[in-house]
Amino acid sequence: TVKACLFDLDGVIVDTAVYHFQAWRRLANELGFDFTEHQNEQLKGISRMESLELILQWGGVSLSEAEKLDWATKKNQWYLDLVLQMTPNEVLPGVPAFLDALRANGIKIALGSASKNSKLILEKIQMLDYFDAIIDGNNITKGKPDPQVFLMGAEATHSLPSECVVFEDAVAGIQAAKAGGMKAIGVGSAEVLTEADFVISTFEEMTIERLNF
Ligand code: B16
Ligand code: MG
Repeated sequence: TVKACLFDLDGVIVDTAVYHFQAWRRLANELGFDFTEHQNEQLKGISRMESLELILQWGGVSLSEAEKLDWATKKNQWYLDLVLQMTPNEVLPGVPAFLDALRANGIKIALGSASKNSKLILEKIQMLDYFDAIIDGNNITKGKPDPQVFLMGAEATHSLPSECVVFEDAVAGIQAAKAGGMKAIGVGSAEVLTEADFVISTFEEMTIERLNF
C-alpha cells in the first residue's frame, strides 16, 4: 500500500514555468537574442545553471563562469519579483482537495523539486503546511532523471520506494521516479509522458482509490 506521495512543484502544484520563461527571456533579450515558448519546454524540470547553458547555446553566446553566475543571479531576481506576486489562486485545479484526502488517509506528503525557491513559492500559494518533507534544489547534488530527489523524499517520509507514488509533469521526472523504483503518475499529456504508469490531465481526476494500482 501507498505510504507517501511525492510531488514535483512546477507543472504539478503550480505553473511557475510562465514566470521562468519571462525572466529567461529578459536575460536572452539583454544578451541580444530571443527564444520561443516551445524551446522553453526543454527547460522544465532542469536546474537553473543547466537552463542557462541551454539558453546560451540557443543564442550562440559564450560567457565566462563568473559571468554565467552573474546572469543566473540576475535572472533569479527577475523571477523572484514575479514569484512575490503569486497568490493561492494559482494552485492548479484539484490539488488542495487531493492533498486533503491524502492527509485524511494518513498518507505522507513530500515535495521533490529542482527549484531552490520552492519554500518561498509554497508560502506564497499558502501550501507550505501540507508538506511533511521538502526536498528541493538546495538539498540535491544530482538532478532528475537521477532518482536522488525522490529517494531522499522516501527516506524523509520513512517510506520504501515501493510505497511511494511520484507525481511529475516532466519526462526526466518520470524517469527519476522509475529509476528509484517508485510508481509514477504523469500530470499532463499521455503522448509525452509515455513512461508513466498512467497520466492525469489535472488532479480533479485523482482519487485515493486510484493510488493503489
Ligand atoms: P530555480 P520543478 C524546476 O522546478 C523548473 O521546472 C525548472 O524550469 C527550473 O529551472 C528549476 O525548477 C530550478 O528552479 O531557478 O527556482 O532554482 O519542476 O523541479 O519543481
Ligand atoms: Mg515540473
